[in-house]
Amino acid sequence: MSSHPAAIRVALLTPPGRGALAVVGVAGRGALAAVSRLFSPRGRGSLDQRPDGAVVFGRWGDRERGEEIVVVRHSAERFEVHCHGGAAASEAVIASLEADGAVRQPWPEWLKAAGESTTQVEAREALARAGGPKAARILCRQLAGTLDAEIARITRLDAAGDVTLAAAARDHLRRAARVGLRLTRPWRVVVAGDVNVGKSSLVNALAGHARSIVSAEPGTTRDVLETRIVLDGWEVDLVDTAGLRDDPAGPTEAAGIQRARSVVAGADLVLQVVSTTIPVSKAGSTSDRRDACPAMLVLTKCDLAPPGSEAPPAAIRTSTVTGLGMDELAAAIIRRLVPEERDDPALLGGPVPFTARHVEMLG
Ligand SMILES: Nc1nc2c(ncn2[C@@H]2O[C@H](COP(=O)(O)OP(=O)(O)OP(=O)(O)O)[C@@H](O)[C@H]2O)c(=O)[nH]1
Ligand SMILES: [Mg+2]
Repeated sequence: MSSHPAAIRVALLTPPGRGALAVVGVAGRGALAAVSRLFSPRGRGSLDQRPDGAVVFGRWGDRERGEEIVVVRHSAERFEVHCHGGAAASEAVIASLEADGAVRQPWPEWLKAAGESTTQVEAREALARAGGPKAARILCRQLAGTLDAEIARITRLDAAGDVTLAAAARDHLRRAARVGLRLTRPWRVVVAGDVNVGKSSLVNALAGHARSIVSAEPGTTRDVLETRIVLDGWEVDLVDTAGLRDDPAGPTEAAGIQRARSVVAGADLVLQVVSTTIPVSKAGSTSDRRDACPAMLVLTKCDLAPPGSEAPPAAIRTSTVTGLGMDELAAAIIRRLVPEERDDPALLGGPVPFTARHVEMLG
């Protein structure tokens, strides 16, 4: 046994679930001895004879029949065990190290013990949950220390009594936090409108696959259907709803309409869908309801629009048959959800608070 068994920490460093490879970290005084007891390198030379940085192939556990794995020696006190990606293989490696006296840690704790700041660990946790390249880019900058550096600068300004500059820097961070707090909680865009106007077709076109059933029959969508997509680099939950009408075909459709109305209330943006085939005066069971949430008017089926027909000036004209207006719609949705990108391009390119803890720190 190692002379300091409790000092050895072990953690699963890859996400739980199936993968091609799993990586188990082993660190602490006595790590070299602990790994050496369980690992039989192929070829000559034990682990203590290998240089730091060595990648060593061998077997874990039983010298003849143990699982084939790769050990990376970072130093005598830090190793990575790369094994098969199924949960059982990494669990077996961790359990054998625990049986030898090592202490299992969740990966955020492991990273903290390895010297990362709280913000950096939060950035890694957020990166594991964030979708879309833009959120990832913002979080990578905070992982690199951008937010920590800015908070340290504000602390120095406070200490120097530079009230104006400190207040300006705090204000900048508060504005960036509006987007930062959404990096792991996508925006919700609800598609609402009368029956049969093309809501589900629009959802499918934006999602790029047949998520919702589309049919010529009014009242096709009965439930609230969510699809997580990436629009213009941002993750968005797109929500399809039952079409609104005053005379639902039965209790199921009536319940769907009820759900549609309640989901609209929690939306970041509502796409009010109106078909070009229905005169504007007759359309609008959604548009004539004055909801508090922001809405955008989308005109559908424009391929069927009679020549010279007029659209409300603010409407985005689309057709899922010809693809008309789809790129414009995606861009317009993002402009409404993340106006900072256009109005203040530098805001999201620097320090961005992304947890409630950061916002609290700003006072
Ligand atoms: N020509 C044309 N037809 C469309 C377009 N979008 C939808 N449709 C047709 O309109 C009908 C209704 O489309 P859906 O997408 O199911 O409409 P919906 O608003 O989801 O309908 P409900 O779920 O019943 O409320 C289908 O027959 C679609 O093929 C379009 O851009 N052009
Ligand atoms: Mg539908």
